[in-house]
Amino acid sequence: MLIRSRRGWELPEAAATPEGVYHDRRALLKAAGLGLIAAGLPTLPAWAAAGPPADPSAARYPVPRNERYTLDRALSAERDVTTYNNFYEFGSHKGIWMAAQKLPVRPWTVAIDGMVEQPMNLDIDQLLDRMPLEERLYRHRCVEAWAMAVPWSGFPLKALVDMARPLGSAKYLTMQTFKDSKVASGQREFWYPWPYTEGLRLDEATNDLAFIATGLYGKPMPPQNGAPLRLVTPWKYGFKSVKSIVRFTFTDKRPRTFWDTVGPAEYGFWANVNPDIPHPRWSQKTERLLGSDERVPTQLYNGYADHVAHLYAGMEGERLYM
Ligand SMILES: Nc1nc2c(c(=O)[nH]1)N[C@H]1C(S)=C(S)[C@@H](COP(=O)(O)O)O[C@H]1N2
Ligand SMILES: [Mo]
Repeated sequence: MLIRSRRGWELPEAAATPEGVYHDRRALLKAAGLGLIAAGLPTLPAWAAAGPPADPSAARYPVPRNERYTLDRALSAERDVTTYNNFYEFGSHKGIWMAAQKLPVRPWTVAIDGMVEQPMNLDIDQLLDRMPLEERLYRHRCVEAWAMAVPWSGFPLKALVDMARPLGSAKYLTMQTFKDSKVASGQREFWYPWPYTEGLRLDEATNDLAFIATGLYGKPMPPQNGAPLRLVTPWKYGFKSVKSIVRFTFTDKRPRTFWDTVGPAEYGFWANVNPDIPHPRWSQKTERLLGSDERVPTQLYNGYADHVAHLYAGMEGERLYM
């Protein structure tokens, strides 16, 4: 994400990836893919020769498609979706996919706490046993004006909310990413409010569209896309879709979220897609489709107004669209 408030002197050398280094890395990756580089080069992780360790949830996929959620545009190429990412824990550029392979996705414990009848800790595989897995095709619109269309596997967030049995006083659901700067070097950048935190009002969280993705393209979620659990709210800008969640907390207070803390003048809590409300530094009228130079018009609520517009009735005075 782009932020204006950061001054040059606050950025340590390591935070910037000079183009040259990036291209070198691309060349290395290419060579590795062709099997031209022997294991042992310090720039490649140990698994590069053998491939990443097997994910124990692999046998669950593919899952049946829910035909209610299909698209009028072509799916993005899996390769683009899994190699062009935003995941600041692993770096503030799009080429983090290889660095993210360091994320250990097992064991993985999910806490459900706050205003619930009974707080709980669940192992990810136990949670997957209890949730109704299905596939949905969704659009994704990043606030930076690129977009993709992805076949996510996962379960409705409502299923998790129902299992959690929130108290009547709970109004919001906060979701948090892991915190471990040994794994995620981006978390050593102290000026960011780690762990990455996002939240939804409870009626948003229980809307049909709100989805917890556990996989994509009929496979378990790759680390770079937010394994093993990642929020998907397709009517909102992509920064709402917090990756690699370890904690769901029910609360009566609207949470301070990651980007709303870093750049409150540019990124807010509601973050609903709206082509007519520009970002302070760029237009939101069109979006670039991942893997091409083609730009297409952006739609109100990213094309999902029928599902969600009613959630915001009577809130016209609020900053709903950034
Ligand atoms: N923990 C965490 N979640 C995150 C981000 C991040 O930096 N850290 N980036 C967000 C942004 S801005 C976008 S657009 C999407 C990108 O998801 P993708 O890499 O699967 O396309 O993840 C979102 N979730
Ligand atoms: Mo984004």
